[in-house]
Amino acid sequence: MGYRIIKSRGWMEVIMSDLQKNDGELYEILKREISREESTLELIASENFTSKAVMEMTGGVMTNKYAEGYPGKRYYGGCEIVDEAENLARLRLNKLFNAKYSNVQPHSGSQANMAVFMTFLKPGDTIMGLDLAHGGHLTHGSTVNFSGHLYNSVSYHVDKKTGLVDFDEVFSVAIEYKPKIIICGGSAYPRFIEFDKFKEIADKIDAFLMGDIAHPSGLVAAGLHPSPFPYCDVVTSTTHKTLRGPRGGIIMMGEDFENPWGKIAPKSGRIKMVSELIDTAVMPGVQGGPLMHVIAAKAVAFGEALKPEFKNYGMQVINNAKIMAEEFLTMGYDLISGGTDTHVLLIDLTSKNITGKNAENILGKAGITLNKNMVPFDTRSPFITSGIRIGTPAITTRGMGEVEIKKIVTWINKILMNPDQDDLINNIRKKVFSLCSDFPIYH
Ligand code: DSN
Repeated sequence: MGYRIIKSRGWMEVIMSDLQKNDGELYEILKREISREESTLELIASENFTSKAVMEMTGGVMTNKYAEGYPGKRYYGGCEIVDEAENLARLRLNKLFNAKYSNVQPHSGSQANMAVFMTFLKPGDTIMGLDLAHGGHLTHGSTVNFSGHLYNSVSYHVDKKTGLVDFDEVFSVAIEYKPKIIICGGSAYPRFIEFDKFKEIADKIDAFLMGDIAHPSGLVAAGLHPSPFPYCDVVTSTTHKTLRGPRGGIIMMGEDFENPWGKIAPKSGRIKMVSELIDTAVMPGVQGGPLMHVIAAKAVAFGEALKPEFKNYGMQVINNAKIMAEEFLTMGYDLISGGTDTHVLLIDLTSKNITGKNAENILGKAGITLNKNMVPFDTRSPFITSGIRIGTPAITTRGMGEVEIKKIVTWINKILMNPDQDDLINNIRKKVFSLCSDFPIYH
């Protein structure tokens, strides 16, 4: 397996050779990970490949800087330059989503969600989100997560027939439990998030509406998925999925509004606006020092997403997912909701007599990486599952299109139909390798 990335001379080569000199063990591990990424088909719906510019910033000197606080109000000296990077990240993010407020410091989507809960809720308050097994997320009230420990969590589900959010149930659960916050969005929901319908229900019970757009945020930014604004009071996302930035989280509001709870800051008295409460919840509430190298890299990625090419990328991501869905449907696969509007496909393999766990394992042997996933009303555990989740953001970044998608679906089907045929799997592994060689990631 070739190690191709350092053939071009540049910053990475310099860093690599230092790493090679000083820590051969990690250098070898890094080389092997580069080879793995270059030579396998990445179909995990939440993964992507950042640009070299994003990686350059992520791997750059700003990792050295402490900057607790916010631009212009830091607890450390020497922050003038990182302030410029953070200001630019906020400015670009606001422009990208047409938001009036943003916080770019959350280290992850989970920490962004935690800061929102700390702002809008007290422990013991009721929250309502999409059930994890129906496409939701751990932080939307799962019992194994802080969101299910600290808050009283109730769930809504998808309709068994359509696979779409059951808004009759959303309404009845909302009326019965009166959650303070309704969360829309999830990590395995193939269709558009219908923010307007959630808003109608949230308004009926005077709840706040939170949109977690971690998965489709790149598509929202490209104008290809409905915007959460003006419907959601607050929106969180990760930056590394369809948005194709460094690993991290963000929080946004379409409009700032007055602190409705009269919350008081210990030293400075009454806090006037919700934006100040969110800032305080992120730091010092949830986090300490911000990752300035990642914040600066987020700014680079937002700059890339503001370019017209990013819309083309988003369109291709969705086209590829739709072609993939059609191909699977033609081959008799059971797609939750019957297809996709986005970058995600959720496939129930029950009728194909293979579990999600086995499918993930044997496809992995052929260099096709995806994840097992619960399907709605699954009877199997999250460690086994009846389904797989597939996404197109990463292979689209590599430049793959219709021809390649059709090949990939054919290979997946052959393997799933013949899981014990090692020769077939090895043969497809060679084809996967060859296809990947035609679409290098970092040349
Ligand atoms: N783990 C992410 C995903 O795969 O969708 C969500 O946090």
